[in-house]
Amino acid sequence: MEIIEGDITTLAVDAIVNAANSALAGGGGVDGAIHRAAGPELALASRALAPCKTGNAVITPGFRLRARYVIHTVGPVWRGGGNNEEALLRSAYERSFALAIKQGDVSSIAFPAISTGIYGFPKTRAAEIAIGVMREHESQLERIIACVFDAETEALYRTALS
Ligand code: AR6
Repeated sequence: MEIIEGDITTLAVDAIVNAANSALAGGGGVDGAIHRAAGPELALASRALAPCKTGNAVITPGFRLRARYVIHTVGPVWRGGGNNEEALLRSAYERSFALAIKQGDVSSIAFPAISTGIYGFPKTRAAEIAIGVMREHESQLERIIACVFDAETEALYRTALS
């Protein structure tokens, strides 16, 4: 397991995970960055698989990205914590791993900090959930990367890992 600070769209891994929304048509944040870097083919491919329920995931090619695949998952919008948000966030990570493993030719994967931007999930708890699910899959893939975009999230991930 590795923690890398930077832009997930630049990583040379087999699959990157996108923090998408149910319509799978692109959006802001990491979703917007991934769609811009992959090119317009990505939205055509992902929209064809919509809607994607919260906590679920779908897979498409990576088109112009260095990554061969994009796994689009929909994390929960934070609504105070009483709406199953923690289980849904865990499920987003788990379903993404399941798709990567099922694909058969994915040995490296990178995740952004799902739900912690526009969707407002508390960052400390999200880091614990993310690191927890990544640890559970350590034996199944060669490289698992947590790609963080700011120093605060990086520090929270390093604490959760230790
Ligand atoms: N590389 C890695 N991480 C990034 C990048 C990047 N290029 N850009 C942003 N982040 P967010 P969400 C981080 O808001 O909370 C979209 O509109 C960002 O700093 O992208 O799951 C979708 O279409 C934060 O730590 O995703 C949905 O509607 C993390 O990625 C909605 O936002 C997630 O922030 C999803 O919201």
